[in-house]
Amino acid sequence: MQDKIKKARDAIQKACKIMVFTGAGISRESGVPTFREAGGLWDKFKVEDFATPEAFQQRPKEVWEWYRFRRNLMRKVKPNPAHYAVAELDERHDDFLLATQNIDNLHQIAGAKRVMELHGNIFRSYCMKCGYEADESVSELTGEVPSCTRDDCSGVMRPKVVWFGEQLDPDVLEQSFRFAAQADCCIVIGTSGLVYPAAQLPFLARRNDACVIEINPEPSAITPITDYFLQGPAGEIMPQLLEETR
Ligand code: BV8
Ligand code: ZN
Repeated sequence: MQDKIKKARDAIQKACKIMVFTGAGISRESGVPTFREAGGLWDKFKVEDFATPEAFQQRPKEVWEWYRFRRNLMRKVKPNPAHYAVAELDERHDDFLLATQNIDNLHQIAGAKRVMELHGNIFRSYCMKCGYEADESVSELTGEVPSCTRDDCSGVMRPKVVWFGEQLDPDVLEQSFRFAAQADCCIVIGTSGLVYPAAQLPFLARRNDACVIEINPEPSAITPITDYFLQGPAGEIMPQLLEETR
């Protein structure tokens, strides 16, 4: 494994345009549950009951309670060494983009600057009537469905996350796709690679002959197209990828 890590580290150092693509696994060592592993979120909660527009339409209070429960959990956790390693990559490389599927804000807290939040951010909300955006303080009314505080709008506020069946922000998607298609290195961290269109990013980089490096304790849907599959927890492996080559 050390030999693979060294080769992957050299490929990163040589790269000109690096895309990092992350999923729930990078936050696992911070204490945030993933989705599809045993004991993950979808074990306890059914997607269609909480992470779809229909669910919000039918049961807005329950969906808000689920997001408040997850927000409170995410407020308590801290970035782990993998988040800091990604922020360090951002620092070191001129041409860099992080595309994350995560909504936990941990990459930004760890100092990453060039971040595409493909699926939104759990600490942001917006009004379904006028589009007014607010941070969590506005909608922190426990138990109630928060309403818009702009003028006399009083529209329904919803979490600023992308639910299943919803389109991603077109600008975010377009920028991420364009960058991936021109990258010469794509580092995939902590994702099962099952959710589209986000999971297309490593394939776009691959099509551009990018070196694809994956860090995950388990193989994923991306593993078949990787040059280096570094099997293990991101919190342990990522810092090794940043060590100066001796
Ligand atoms: C859209 C925000 C359509 C909400 C999320 C059939 C085929 C293809 C596509 C579809 C299909 N049927 C339906 C679709 C579309 C659907 C989709 O892809 N479904 C999948 C499940 C089949 N996609 C959508 O609906 C998207 N929208 O397609 O719109 C459209 C088109 C035109 C016009 C109108 C509409 C929207 C998808 C976004 C959904 N929102 N989240 C919220 O979080 O509440 S998705 C959710 O899954 C999270 O964002 C999460 O990040 C994402 C992906 O999951 P992962 O991050 O990969 O997490 P997972 O648990 O799966 O894996 C964790 C990994 O970490 C594992 O591999 C594990 O081994 C690893 N790990 C564990 N520990 C560690 C570790 N790795 C490193 N270190 C460790 N320590
Ligand atoms: Zn409003």
